[in-house]
Amino acid sequence: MSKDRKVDGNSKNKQLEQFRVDDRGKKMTTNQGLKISEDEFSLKSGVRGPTLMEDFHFREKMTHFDHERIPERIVHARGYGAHGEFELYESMEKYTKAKFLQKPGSKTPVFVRYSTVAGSKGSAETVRDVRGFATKFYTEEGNYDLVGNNIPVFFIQDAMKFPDLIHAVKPEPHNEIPQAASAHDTFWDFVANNQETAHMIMWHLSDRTIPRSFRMMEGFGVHTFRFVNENGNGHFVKFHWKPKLGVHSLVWDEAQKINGKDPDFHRKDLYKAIENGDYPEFEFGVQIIDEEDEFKFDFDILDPTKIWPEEDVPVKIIGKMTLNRNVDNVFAETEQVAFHPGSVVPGIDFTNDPLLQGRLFSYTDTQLIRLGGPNFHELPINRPVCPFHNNQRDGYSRQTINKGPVSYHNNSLASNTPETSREDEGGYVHYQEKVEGRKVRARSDSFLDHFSQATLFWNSMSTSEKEHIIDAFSFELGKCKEKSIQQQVVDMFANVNLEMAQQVAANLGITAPEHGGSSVTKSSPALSQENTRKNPDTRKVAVLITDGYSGKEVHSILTDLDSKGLQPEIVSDKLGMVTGTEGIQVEAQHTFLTADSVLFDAVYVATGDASNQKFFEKASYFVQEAFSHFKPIGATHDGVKILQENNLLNRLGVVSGDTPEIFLNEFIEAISDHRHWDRDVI
Ligand code: HDD
Repeated sequence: MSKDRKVDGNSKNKQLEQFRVDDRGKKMTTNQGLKISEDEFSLKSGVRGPTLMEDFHFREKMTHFDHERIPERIVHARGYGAHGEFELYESMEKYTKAKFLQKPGSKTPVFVRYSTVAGSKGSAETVRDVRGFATKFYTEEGNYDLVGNNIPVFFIQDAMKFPDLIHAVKPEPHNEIPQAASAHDTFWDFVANNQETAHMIMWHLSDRTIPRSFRMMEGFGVHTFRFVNENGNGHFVKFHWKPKLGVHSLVWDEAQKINGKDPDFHRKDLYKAIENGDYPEFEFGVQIIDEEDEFKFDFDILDPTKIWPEEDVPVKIIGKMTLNRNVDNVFAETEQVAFHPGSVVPGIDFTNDPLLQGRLFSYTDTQLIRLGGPNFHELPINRPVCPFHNNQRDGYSRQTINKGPVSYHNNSLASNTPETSREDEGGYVHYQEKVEGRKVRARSDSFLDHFSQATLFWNSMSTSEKEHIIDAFSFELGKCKEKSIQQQVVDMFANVNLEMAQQVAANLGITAPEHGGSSVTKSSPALSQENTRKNPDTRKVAVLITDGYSGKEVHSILTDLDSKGLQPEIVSDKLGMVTGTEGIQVEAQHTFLTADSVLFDAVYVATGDASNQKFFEKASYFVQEAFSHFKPIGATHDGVKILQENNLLNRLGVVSGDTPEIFLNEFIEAISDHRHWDRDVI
């Protein structure tokens, strides 16, 4: 589908079409267009002689290859992207004049790149890390970039500290260990000595940082931005993406195993969903605060380590993004895309959040080196879909051929064009916020409460979510070599919840803090994944099956699972056709060697020939592991025996029975629940 896709009404897709090249069926040439007669042997003086300098074809091919790599992103190096469109449900005219937010039903092309922060470009994907969630809206007024994360707060309050944060989390410089992991001394040393990290760390250690899928994560603009309407009135705004499939996570043991079994787990999931036509959907929400309410909250609304609890400031859903097209070339599109929080359109403006202000510098700066000069806006993926004209000229790899002698303003030779636009013609005019103050290097006192919202987060977690946080603390700090760091962190988090810190201390065998705790009793149900949407769509079900299974019955269950939007995939002891009773056959896509329970959401044990001891053993291991990861398990017919032998019958989230409709309904309901956390697992 992706290779010969038609150009639809999507203006970005139409633009990209001019740059797409299909080499299939064509003659091979040099980059100068010269037809090549031979591409296997370099030009030599005699068949056993030295290669000749004049072999321009060899030189060109090798030189190009030698320069294929560009520097990876200093953060967010490992990423994956897709195209799509944003559709507006409800006009935001009252708050913003941004054209793409005016007319319900209007559609805007988008490109999204998801990423992990700390790991290198080739690192595994299901590591514990924040996920980047960057969206480029190709609007008719220019590109608008919402460069967010899957967590609504950040580690630090001032961009000045970003290099320190990243130095601390990246592999330690003396030995380049560990890759794509925060479980090491320098990161936790940074945390303990920069206590503004407290709230973000609670999120970092929660299930949010091991998402099941990019399709099952929320996204957040993090900062407070400003909407400005036609009359010049401003409102504070925070942006949200809410996945239609709900917010779901892996369990830590599973996440670590996936990194070995399938380091491409997340990109594969996104790529396949789009290829299958199961287009990921995210609703777009805004939280809005009137300017006169700026100081009404018990936190500073400009502090990027704070959320606006949804129960206090509701999220208004105003549109939906659908990702419906994979890229044609990952380097050309996903690698070369350049996001910038400073790419805004009229009606969207900044606030004085000191983290945001610093970001406005960093992105162009890093892209100048990463993309090799100032012309990266001309790369197909970065071009706006509206015309762009100015007096900027030249530089590495300039593609535009600007005609005429004039490249300055003001001029008379080109009638003073390109000309600036008045505000009513769409010219961007910065919000005229009144600013005054002394020049100081300081932090506002209103940014000093680092623990209240960390406790709010803790209070909002379910029992199992709390257990996961304690386990995550114990894992991460358990990997630190310095006892003093473990102790500092545990003492710091006693300010969030004393009992939590004491349990972590006990796990680490260090001194338990005696004092601490917080007076915050408030909780925010919206923060718990337990309250998220439940939806069985596109869930992958491993079907364990061998020859001799109950042909008709099992076949009808597989057909029903498929028709209800789930994805049953056959796992057997060998590839090829598996034959059931009545001669019914299904094809095994996986064996126990190529598949593993960690790569599936659920298991259906259909079994077959009970005397197949090898199958029985492998299937037992498979279901035991799935059970330990709290996954739904279903069994019918002979499969029930496997559950029985493994002592799994009638356990929470385990469904069995031979009445197809009842079984199917219960099994799908168990799958919708995602995981069965109250299960008794050792
Ligand atoms: Fe950043 C990349 C998100 C703080 C400096 N950032 C980058 C990407 C995302 C974010 C999603 C990857 C974009 C892509 O896919 O190409 N960054 C955030 C969020 C932050 C944040 C949500 C806090 C709210 N970042 C932040 C600060 C600075 C940077 C404070 C520096 C002052 N970020 C960068 C960067 C990157 C980047 C070094 C690396 C690659 C790039 O920009 O293009 O400039």
